Amino acid sequence: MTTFRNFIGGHWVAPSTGAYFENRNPANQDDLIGQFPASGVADVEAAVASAQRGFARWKRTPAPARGDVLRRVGDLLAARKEELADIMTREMGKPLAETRGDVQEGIDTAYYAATEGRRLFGHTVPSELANKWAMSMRRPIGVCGLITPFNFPLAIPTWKAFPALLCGNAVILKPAEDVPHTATVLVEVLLEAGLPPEVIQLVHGMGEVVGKALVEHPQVPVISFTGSTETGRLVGETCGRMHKRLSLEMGGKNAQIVLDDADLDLALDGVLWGAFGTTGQRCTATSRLVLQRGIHDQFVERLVARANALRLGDGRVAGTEVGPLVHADARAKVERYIEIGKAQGATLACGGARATGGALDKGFFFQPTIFTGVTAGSRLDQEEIFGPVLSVIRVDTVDEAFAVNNGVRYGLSSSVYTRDVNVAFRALQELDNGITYVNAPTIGAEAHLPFGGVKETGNGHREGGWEVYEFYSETKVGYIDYSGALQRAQIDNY
Ligand code: UN1
Repeated sequence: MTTFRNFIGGHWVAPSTGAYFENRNPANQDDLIGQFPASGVADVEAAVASAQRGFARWKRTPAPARGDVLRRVGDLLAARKEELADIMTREMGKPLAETRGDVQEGIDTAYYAATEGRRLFGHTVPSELANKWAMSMRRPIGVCGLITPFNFPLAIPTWKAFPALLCGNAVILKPAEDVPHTATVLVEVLLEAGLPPEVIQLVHGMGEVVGKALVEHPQVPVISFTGSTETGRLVGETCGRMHKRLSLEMGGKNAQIVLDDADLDLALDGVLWGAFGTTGQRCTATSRLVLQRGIHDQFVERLVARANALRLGDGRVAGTEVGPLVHADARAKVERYIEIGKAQGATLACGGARATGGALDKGFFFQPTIFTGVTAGSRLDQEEIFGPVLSVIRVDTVDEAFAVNNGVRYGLSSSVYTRDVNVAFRALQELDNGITYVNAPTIGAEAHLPFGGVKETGNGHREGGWEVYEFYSETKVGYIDYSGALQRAQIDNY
């Protein structure tokens, strides 16, 4: 059995606890990937001490030189794309086409970060006083604790780590227990690209131990967390008390709206990809389908036929369209919601049970599931399931569709299928989400645009694009008075 290590203090090291956890392939529980450190608080302490040394050096490295490292990271990720995709599919299950996309998102993020090294703009603005210069600039902050989920094992760590590093911070990465191998290769790549060793630390282990210790550590002033709204609330309470800078990406209950005038073939392809891609385990997954009355019945009929025909299996086997759920708990949660849906009077149009038979018995497979007759306000309409379960809600009007979309506590992404340009623009204005797609599914965010949601999905920050660089840097303002005299702002000039 392969034993993996943490990367702390510039070395690959065993955990202080001596304890390990197993990582198995969710498509085949007989396939043991390896054992990974179940680290303790002492490992986090050591990582923070080392990261502070790394920070002292890295913050003085010019931003364009930091960008050069990230460009090489992009090159190395591109060279290892197939290998990384295979590692990822093996540890979390989504098909290779999707894990290749996941690596590509990391490559895109690396190249964007590389060029940001030559921007990282501040502003130069006029002073209200003569012979006085005024400007702002960006400064690094310190050690950033990054806590990342299983569903985008490479892309999400890169969304956080690359901008943090480009801005001159040191990083401690705590990846999800389900995907420690991918994170290990990411750290190898960063080191090979020339990142000074103490600038990056990798601490494997459980959220309740390692994640908690990072969040509570006084020398970790920045925390970025992607995960459940429930855990995000706990992280937020601690960070609030400790005055930490915190970025949260949490739950979603994303809807695709299909109006009577829509291109139904297009909308059908969209919802199948949005709802069952990544086995529904994306923050951006389509978990509600809002259909206007005129097309409802024919759309449901075609959708059920297509959902029943999806090919489930090992994501490393060619032709697989839907992989397994990530672990037994995820499957148990989906099963609970099947019962909740039935109890609340929704109709099970397809799926609703484990997918079994042959090789499927070795993994956490679940049939693509569609509930119809779901009512706004019911639990299927309101709660995040994070699995291949789609809830169909019928509406009469555009206004009603928008109200259903907005009637949840989450607000990540939404989608509307229509040929009416007026309705399309209304959707952009009126849907309460961080991202709205027109004639495209709720998934498919690109690395160079801000990513995040409103309401209980986030806390106002965005990942990706240009905005994330503001999160990972502090604004500093400089005034240079070259008048040779005391000039009192707001007083001498008025
Ligand atoms: C997530 O589900 O947490 O837009 C991220 C998308 C991907 C990113 C999803 N590019 O679905």
